[in-house]
Amino acid sequence: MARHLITSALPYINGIKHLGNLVGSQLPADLYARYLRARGHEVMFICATDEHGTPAELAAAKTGEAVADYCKRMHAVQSELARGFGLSFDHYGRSSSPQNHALTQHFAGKLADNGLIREVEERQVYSIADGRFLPDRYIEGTCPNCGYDKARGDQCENCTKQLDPTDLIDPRSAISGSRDLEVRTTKHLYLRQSALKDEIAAWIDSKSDWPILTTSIARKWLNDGDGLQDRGITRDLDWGVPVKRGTEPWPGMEGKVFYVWFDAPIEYIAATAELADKLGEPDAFWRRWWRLDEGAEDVTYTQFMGKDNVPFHTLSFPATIIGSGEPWKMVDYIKSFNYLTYDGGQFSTSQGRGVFMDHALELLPADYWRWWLLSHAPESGDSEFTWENFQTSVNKDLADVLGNFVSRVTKFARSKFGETVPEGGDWGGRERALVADLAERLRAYEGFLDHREVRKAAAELRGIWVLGNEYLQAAAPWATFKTDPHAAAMQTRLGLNLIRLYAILSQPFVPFTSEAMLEAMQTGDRDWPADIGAALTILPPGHAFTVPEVLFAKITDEQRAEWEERFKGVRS
Ligand code: B3M
Ligand code: ZN
Repeated sequence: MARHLITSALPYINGIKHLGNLVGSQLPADLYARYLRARGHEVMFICATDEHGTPAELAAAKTGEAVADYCKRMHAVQSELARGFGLSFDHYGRSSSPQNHALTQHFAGKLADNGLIREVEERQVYSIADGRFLPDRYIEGTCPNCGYDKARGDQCENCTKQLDPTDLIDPRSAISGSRDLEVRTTKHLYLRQSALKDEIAAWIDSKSDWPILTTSIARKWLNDGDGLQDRGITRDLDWGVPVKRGTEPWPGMEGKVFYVWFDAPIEYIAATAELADKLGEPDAFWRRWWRLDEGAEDVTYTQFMGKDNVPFHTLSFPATIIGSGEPWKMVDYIKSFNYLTYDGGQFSTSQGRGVFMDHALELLPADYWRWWLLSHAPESGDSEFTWENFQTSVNKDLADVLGNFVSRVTKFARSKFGETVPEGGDWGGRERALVADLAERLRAYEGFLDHREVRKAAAELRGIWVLGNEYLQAAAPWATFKTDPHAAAMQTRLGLNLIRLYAILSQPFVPFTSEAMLEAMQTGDRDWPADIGAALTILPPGHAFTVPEVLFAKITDEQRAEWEERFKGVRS
């Protein structure tokens, strides 16, 4: 039994996440957490909403709520959707928590003590009407190059020219439209990442087992151009973690907050502390996961994220941790994902393009989505969601293979033997061959899951389901029954035991269905099989079972066409 810490990238608070977000971090992290728990390991699985930054402020401004109220409401919405998808977080925290405030300020203080923070004077556009500094992209004006009148402070979208806010003709605030702008000087804290470059490079070099996608992105940022740049870790915003040096005020930094990407990864730690507080446990409860000097020495820590988050997790967050000089647990393995595309284009939150978590659950149960998404996880490259592909995969894998197996076995058993596991008959060569095939596939399945190979694990699981169907087809208990009812009883008993076995093995992918299968088999025995032969005799003769409702309904062509039409535009 080992100890596994697992974190998923933290979804931004503003708005409901689309399926591309889900498959890029939370869902594969959940698969892994569920698998490790099923194997008997001790797991701490953490996620949280990422609540700071301008997008949260602007989203709240749009709905007219105070930003704290907006975040609280959206956290509840996202939590509920996470539950709906069966995401089995041990805690789903909030980066705006008091625990994260304290830890973020703690890290900043340590970095300052270690001489890794410098203060930088910057000139920035201030909007008098909005009462705030405006980040580049919140300043609009006319492009001096092409005359486009909605150019942003950092770039003209029309002619692609890179701009400085001061280049814009007739500049105005993108928030209020106000032209009452002026340039003011403001002071910010910079984390001296450049000073940590060699240490971070050595750390990344030591991770020879990481996916290429992860290390190639890390190396690119480490070595390209000027290498690892110092970066601003404070912002002139109201909403965020107030800048403090540990628990002390930071002279000159009054009214400023830490940059969202500085505090967000620290929330992985803080969320674990939130859980301890929620349970009324002492600090030791969370520190044994995070402090090498307090028990985390034997923890394996895996992070899951989309590829756009990799630089922050391979360079910036490690810079925070290493720079603190304290013995915090660092990540052992970063599993990153490419993008899921939607029907020939991008999923887009800003444009509302694609299927979002709430709509998905309105259409179909979570397991349909979980199965498709995980079995098509964008691991080696981008992958595409199309309704046709989704329909095919649900109908073939889930309805025809797994669902059909369960239905045939239970219905046949009930019709010939009643609702208890039949007795009589002994295994022959076919059964022993099945056990051997299952054992081999199970080893492969475990191997892929141990290595967080999501698609390969899905393919192997499907192969395990197929073995059951092939057995049933070849053994044909409905035919055997006429000549040798004892043999038919044995075949049926094996079939019922296979349902229990499939429920256990499939649980990481399709947890709700797995639960329904176990319930139908009326067993609470969820032990991961050590020995397939033994696992297939757990339900003894005489054990009662029920025929479950249809596990997976097929997606009809009409449904597919309707959904294709409904989701082709933008989210309403
Ligand atoms: N919220 C970005 C994202 O959702 C960001 C991740 C933070 S992980 C600490 O893609
Ligand atoms: Zn232009």
